[in-house]
Amino acid sequence: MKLWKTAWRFLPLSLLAFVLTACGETNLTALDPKGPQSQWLFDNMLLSLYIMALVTIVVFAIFFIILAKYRRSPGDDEIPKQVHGNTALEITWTVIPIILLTILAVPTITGQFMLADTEPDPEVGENTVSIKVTGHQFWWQFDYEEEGFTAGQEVYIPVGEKVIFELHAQDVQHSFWVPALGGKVDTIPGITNHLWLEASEPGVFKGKCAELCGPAHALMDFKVIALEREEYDAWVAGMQAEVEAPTEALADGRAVFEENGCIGCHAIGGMGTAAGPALSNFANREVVAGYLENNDTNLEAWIRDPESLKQGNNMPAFPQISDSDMEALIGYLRSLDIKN
Ligand code: HEC
Ligand SMILES: [Cu+2]
Repeated sequence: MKLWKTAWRFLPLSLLAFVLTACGETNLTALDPKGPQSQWLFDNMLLSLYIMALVTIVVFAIFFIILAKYRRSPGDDEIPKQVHGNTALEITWTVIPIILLTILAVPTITGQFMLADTEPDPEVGENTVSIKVTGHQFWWQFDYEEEGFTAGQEVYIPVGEKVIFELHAQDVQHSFWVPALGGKVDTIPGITNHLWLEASEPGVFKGKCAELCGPAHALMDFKVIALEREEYDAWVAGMQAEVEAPTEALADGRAVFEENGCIGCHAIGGMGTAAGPALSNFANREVVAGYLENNDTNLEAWIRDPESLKQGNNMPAFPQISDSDMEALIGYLRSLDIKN
């Protein structure tokens, strides 16, 4: 009966665990791998978990057997036989860990070479996509140098191909992490790190900055968007296309964008500036500033007072823009759609 009472105490805790398992977002987990690297990480996690579970079970089983079998029985006052050392036992418990560690070492070491291999994809050769990533407080810049354009916050890659990321940091240390695709690698000012990732299926994979980098670190989110090769090529062509002069309806909005100096920090087309995220395909963004739903209310709130939404970020506030200018500006930003 007492046991039941104790068990009940764990009910809230287990309910909580049950509820929490539903937390989190799709594709923001290393436990549901979507690429060869994350698959490798996951398999190794399981392998070490199984080995640890096996060791725990065996050790505790022996422990309890010995507790039960050799406990002092009533009336037994004799001192047990005293022993010192047992060569057979000692060899056994030295050899077993060596075997277990060897089992772990083989995939770990071969995997290190696999992860460090940032040579081009053998199948696509010189068409291997290579992207220069720069971490900024608190946004991500993605330069497609070969292709001649830059993108902000969202990085597009072809499915089923090895993509090479060249990692830089502009200001402080950040860490580039896409849990569903692979491990994290730091971006460090003055140092170039390399990482390759591959998505084995099309989809949107959320990424996070994984190194505390300032007040808005937790909001430094980005997305990897994996498309089939043809769709990816179409996206690239769209990003490379000449930016057309705005139509008459959008000319006012474009003027507001220029007069307020937005253009000085935000590239639209081409390589542009690195002071703020490129807005070339802003209409395709699901979120503003990495985390706010991309609707007109949030967009206006962001332009008027970015600090209140993302502490410590580097975009100035524009409270002075009139309502009619704001409407025109938002209309213009909404037209920045490369799939037009
Ligand atoms: C001094 C440079 C600077 C100026 C000028 C500037 N911005 Fe920004 N902007 C930034 C930075 C930096 C960010 C990224 C903030 C962050 O997420 O940390 C940003 C983010 C944005 C975003 C969100 C983009 C995304 O997808 O995450 C929008 C939209 C935007 N700015 C619009 C504007 C508009 C409109 C103007 C002019 C009224 C403007 N900006 C002027 C630097 C600037
Ligand atoms: Cu960061």
